[in-house]
Amino acid sequence: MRKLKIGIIDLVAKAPTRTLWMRVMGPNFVSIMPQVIATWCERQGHDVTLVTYTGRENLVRELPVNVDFVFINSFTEAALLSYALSNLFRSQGAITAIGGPHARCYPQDAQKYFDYVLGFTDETLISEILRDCVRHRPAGLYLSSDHHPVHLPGVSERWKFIERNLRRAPLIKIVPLLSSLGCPYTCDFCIDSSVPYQPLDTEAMKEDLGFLLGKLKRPRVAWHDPNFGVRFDKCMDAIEEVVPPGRIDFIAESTLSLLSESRVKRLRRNGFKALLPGIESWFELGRKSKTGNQIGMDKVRMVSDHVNMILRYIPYVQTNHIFGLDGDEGKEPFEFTKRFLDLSPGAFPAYSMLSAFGQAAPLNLEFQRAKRVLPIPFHFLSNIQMNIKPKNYSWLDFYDHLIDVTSYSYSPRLILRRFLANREIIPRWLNIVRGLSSERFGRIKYFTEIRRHFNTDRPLRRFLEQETTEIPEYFVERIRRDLGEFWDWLPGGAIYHDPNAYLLSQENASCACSIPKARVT
Ligand code: B12
Ligand code: SF4
Repeated sequence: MRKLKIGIIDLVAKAPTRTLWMRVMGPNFVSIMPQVIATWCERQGHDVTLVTYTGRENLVRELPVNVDFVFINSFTEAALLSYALSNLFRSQGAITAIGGPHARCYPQDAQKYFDYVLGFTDETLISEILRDCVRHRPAGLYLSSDHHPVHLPGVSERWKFIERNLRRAPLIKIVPLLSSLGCPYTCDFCIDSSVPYQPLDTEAMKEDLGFLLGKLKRPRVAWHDPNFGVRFDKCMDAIEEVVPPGRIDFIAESTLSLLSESRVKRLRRNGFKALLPGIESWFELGRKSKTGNQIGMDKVRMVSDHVNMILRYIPYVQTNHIFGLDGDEGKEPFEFTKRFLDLSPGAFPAYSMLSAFGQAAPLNLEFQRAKRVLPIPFHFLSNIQMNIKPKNYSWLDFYDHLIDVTSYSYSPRLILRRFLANREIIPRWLNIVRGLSSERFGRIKYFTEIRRHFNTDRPLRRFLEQETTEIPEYFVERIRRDLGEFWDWLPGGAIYHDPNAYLLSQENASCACSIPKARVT
């Protein structure tokens, strides 16, 4: 096979930006797969340049001249930037491929702008497309392995990519690791609800941790597992075998139901400094938070006791909440969240609006069948802008509640209470910075602006009320402003997408136009 010049772009930012937050934290939000793919490409003898885009890098200058093949990892919020970049690199003769959350959720749309669109990706698939390496236009080839890879290259093999990234993180330096893929739970709104749980080899995990201990004075590791600790004892045994107490700080996302007091004590002993449990709703998903049939204020009290218990051992706890679920109605979900914060002042709340990311979850089919999914441009789909017409709220009521709960959560009084309730320096300051910056001003500003426009901007109101699919100028202008120089590379029509493409692909599953879920042969 010809030796290729391969560029890999990990889009952490969705547009050019110079914010302090991105400067400090951006490099810590890298994905593991771009490093994995870089390693696989090198194993096959290609020249690889991996660039993490945090909003300030010059991508054209950082990738080699005459690059042959460009992989882009993109969340849906960065999809328009990825489309513009694909267009730019294709104009220079490169073949392009997209992978990551956007490709998994909106393959049909991505096919319009890339030669290859990849779902589950393993080493064989990468080697096959590099051997194929030809233009697939006007529609790119969608390819997916049957499942996630069974092994991933370890930290030692990925080290040069990890190290380069850590050098760019000025203050806080985080190394991402995985101990499992998929999830055994089946929360119907989640991308992993139908992906089987797949633990990775604990020997490889021990090797990774041991390697990091030899390279960094006090590594900080973020587990990217969708749900860390499903095989709790195995993971803890592995950590205890290789990591002396206090030598590595860990961060993990885990369901409350996995976090009993004895386990939390063990997590503390093993250096876990931050946990991000999902609470989601006061009315649904009781199994996940181990609150069974309890709903409403009873669930608030139960979850609050649980979170306060965790906070006695773990310095930083972010609780994840979802608004706009169909089970929510009236002001209670928002008021209960406020009561929860009163009862658990040390927790940092993170709010997501219910979002149907294309074909991420089976539940999205129901939303699409009910014609409730709006074609909100991808640029705004980051869990902050709901793209489903709320079942039990008018948009105005919904935004009023959101503004109220967000203002309350990040009010000076609650920020102070959080500061006093947290004991360690980094959690204290992180909560202040987050509370004051993106979470408070960024979101409240956005919600207030949308609400104001809803009253005064007829095209926006008609769009949100599903009377038209014409993208309102309000959104177009924001995309143009955010993308800056990349706007000119955005292919015509890219701000539009079919919000029911998943449903359509299911309905057409037996006809020739459906996407082939097969390897290149
Ligand atoms: C860990 C995680 C994070 C971490 C790390 C993010 C990161 N850069 O990886 C943190 C906490 C920083 C984070 C932040 C956010 N996240 Co997040 N996150 C996850 C989570 C829990 C796991 C993802 C993961 O690493 N899985 C393990 C990998 C190996 O599996 P995989 O992603 O499925 O990858 C497979 C394929 O997609 C493919 N692949 C993956 N990447 C690539 C790249 C290339 C080039 C190729 C070819 C293939 C390929 O190969 C893999 C193996 O089969 C998922 C939920 C989930 N359960 O998946 C949400 C998820 C990815 N996040 C999501 C969102 C919305 C966000 C935020 C926008 C939230 C916010 N408002 O801030 C930010 C964006 C951050 C950013 N721009 O980088 C959404 C994405 C939906 C979408 N279509 O965009 C998800 C799916 C959750 C959800 N709401 O449903 N997240
Ligand atoms: S427990 Fe978390 S990762 Fe697992 S299916 Fe539910 S939301 Fe998804």
